[in-house]
Amino acid sequence: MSQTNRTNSEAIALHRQLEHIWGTKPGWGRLAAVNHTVVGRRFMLTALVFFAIGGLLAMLIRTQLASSNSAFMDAETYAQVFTMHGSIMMFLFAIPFFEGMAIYLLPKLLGTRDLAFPRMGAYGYWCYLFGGTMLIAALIGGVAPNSGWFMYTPLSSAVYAPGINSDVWLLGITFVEISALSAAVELIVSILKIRAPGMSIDKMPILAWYMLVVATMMLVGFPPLILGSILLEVERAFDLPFFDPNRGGDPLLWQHLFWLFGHPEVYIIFLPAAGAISTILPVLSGTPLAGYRLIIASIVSMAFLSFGLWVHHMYTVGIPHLALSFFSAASALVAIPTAIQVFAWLATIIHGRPRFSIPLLHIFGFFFVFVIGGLTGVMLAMVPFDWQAHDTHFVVAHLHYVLVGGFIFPMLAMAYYWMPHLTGKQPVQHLSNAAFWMIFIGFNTTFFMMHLTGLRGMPRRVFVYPPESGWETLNFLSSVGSFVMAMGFALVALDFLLIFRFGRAFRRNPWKAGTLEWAMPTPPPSYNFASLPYIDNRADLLDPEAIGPHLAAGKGYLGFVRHDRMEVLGVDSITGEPDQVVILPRQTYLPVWTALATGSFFLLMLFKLYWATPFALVAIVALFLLWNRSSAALEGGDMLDIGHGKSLPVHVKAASPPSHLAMVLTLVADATLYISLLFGCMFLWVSAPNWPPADLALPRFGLTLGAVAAMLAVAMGSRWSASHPAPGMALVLAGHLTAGLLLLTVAFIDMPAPSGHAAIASMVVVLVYAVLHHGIGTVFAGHALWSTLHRGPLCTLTLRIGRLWHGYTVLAGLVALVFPYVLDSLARTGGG
Ligand code: HEM
Ligand SMILES: [Cu+2]
Repeated sequence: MSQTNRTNSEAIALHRQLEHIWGTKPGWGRLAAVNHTVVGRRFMLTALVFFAIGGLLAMLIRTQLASSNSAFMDAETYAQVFTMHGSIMMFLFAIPFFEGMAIYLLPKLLGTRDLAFPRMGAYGYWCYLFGGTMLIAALIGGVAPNSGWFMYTPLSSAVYAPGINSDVWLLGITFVEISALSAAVELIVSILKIRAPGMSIDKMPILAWYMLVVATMMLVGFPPLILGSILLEVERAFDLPFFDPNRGGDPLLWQHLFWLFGHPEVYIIFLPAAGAISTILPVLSGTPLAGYRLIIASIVSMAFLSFGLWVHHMYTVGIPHLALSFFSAASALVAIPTAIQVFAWLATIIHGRPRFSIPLLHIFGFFFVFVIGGLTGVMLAMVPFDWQAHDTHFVVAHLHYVLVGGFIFPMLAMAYYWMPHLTGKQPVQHLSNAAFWMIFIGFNTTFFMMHLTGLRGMPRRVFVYPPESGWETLNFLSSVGSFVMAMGFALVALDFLLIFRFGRAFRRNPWKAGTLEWAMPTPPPSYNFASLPYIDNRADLLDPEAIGPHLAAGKGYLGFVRHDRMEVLGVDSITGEPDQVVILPRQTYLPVWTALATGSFFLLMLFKLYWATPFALVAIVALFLLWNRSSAALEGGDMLDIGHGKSLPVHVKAASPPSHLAMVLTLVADATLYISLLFGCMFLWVSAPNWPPADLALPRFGLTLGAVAAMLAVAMGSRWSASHPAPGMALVLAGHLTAGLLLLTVAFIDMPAPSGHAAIASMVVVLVYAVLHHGIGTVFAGHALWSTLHRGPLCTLTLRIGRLWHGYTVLAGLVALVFPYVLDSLARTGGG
């Protein structure tokens, strides 16, 4: 046997072994899949199904509006249809689709085998699927949400929406948001910690930068909405009057919380699409991306700006003048980073030699539509114009030019560009062209008309208009356009089926790209790379043709299988130097079980079986504790060989393991929710009518003092546990338990009934937040103590992560204790 033959058969053996470990099992085993390629594909496919449902609803809307006084739908049906159309498109389609794209692509672009927490990804997928199914079931049952996709109170509160319609939205969307938050944590940690060795942060592919920024925005953008939904659900379920002006609440609180999320949401949808364009356009133009660093600077500043803009959705509610001019200026300012990106793309095209291709055609569609949407956006950012156009179809036209332009066209470009990667087949270009032009022309016909009807005063969200309004011809044209567009989408679906069925196989890298996802066979194997590359150039200027065979032959790092473990390399976030071997968990049914338990919690809430909810909560916590078991088995063995004569510690012994960072990020999201809650209560004091409340009680001083002492015990025990695990953890346990019980007593015995006034409701909710944290801390500490006693000393990583939780809980608990005193003294000095 010759030398090359021997290496060949060795390489094939390596691939078999890797596939055996990383591959998803057939049959029921699919439910246990955690692999990022599988989970990413599922996310994208499911999102497309929701897109089809949302699109169908859009067609119903256009059918209704095609003529005046149409009898196709009644008012209630129309309300459910447009609310579900908006909610599905925003929450069940756009965000999950790009999450799926990121989950599928990022490990490949970053030159590694999977994300940091494969089970989190799977859990997120099931939460998304179950939550989305809840909403669709409600639509079929005729009890879908009907208060518009931004669910303004009081329209959505118990008085005006007594059915379960609003609860479906609040619970279903929150369920889906949990999935988005877990994806955000997973993406940030993976981008920062799980890359190919040598890939320093300034060599990352540009899409990784976009996703890093987007995931961070999700981490701080979603908690305000989750909080708002919880408060509204609590008001609907238990009559705590956060949004009721008669009892010290304020509907504006909902609007602020919603748009604090809602405006960044627009950028959360746009940026991943922009990232895809920044990745694809240079390849199709045959030249490197112009202004890599400038683009990074502009997306970071865009992220910051977008959190200061939410008030431009509320110009008409009576905001002080000075504030109005501030938000108007900021809204115009945000056009600058967008313009920088658009110019960088144009420069890339001009520098390069673009070859005609279908993805490029869709990018052209994006440019055209998105720029018009941007222009009408700047018009709306001007306060006086907005006062005219507010709540007319002009706004509907604007938002679709931005969303369809900024998301749908880039998505189609992505789909055509990466289709060869997903399927291993080359596109057949018979239908692609026609499909594009039908969508493009159909879209512009549909929505250009809405600018005109809007300017002529046609309000949005009306199901009939009178014949003498003069809006009928324009509306009819708009509806015709929308059917042309729908046929275009059907053609795209057919096109993809044809590629799948008849496309020719190809060898490698059909677009001659310089990114790592093409340095692997297509469709990709479950482990992506048989061995991991060392990256010493910017990761979009590489040569997959050379790297691919080298890695496939097992000549990179970790080109072997050890103890049947799934291994990847962890790196220093900045320099990209490898600093640990991360051992990933094998496939498991735990994510699907945990998501089912989470789903049953939401269903119990929905059907008002509140007494049973604690059982669901206990099940969720217990299941999560089971997740921990496999990591306990990793102790022992100090340095692991990674090939090329190097050894690294296993992640549980490393200085900065991924799960530590994940806990920090989780607490950032948690703290954002808490801070929004505290500020929300302060906002009520400033702006709500009927303040101060008649009776405002304070906790008994003895109880406060006792709780403070218990919290200090938690803090001390947590420090002590580093040297004395068992007694330290026992102290933490006792402290959490005592503090939790005392706070519970304060909330439900010392306080007057929270349904009386929003001030009291605020205090109670803040206290309950702290109680929940002490409760979870109790479980953590109890589990740690139990393992220490039964299995010997805990691994230091578990202790370190626990310490983060205990520390945060003590901080949050102290704030909760002080809060009633602060609110009390404020209320006495006036406000309202
Ligand atoms: C595919 C073709 C689409 C058509 C024909 C269409 C049509 C419409 C129409 C006519 C309305 C206004 C309903 C009314 O105010 O009475 C509307 C609202 C809306 N659409 Fe679309 N749409 C489409 C795609 C999308 C996409 C892709 C998104 C987001 C990614 C989206 C998001 C929204 C939102 C958020 C609303 C506001 C709903 C509300 O008022 O609560 N639409 N759409
Ligand atoms: Cu906005």
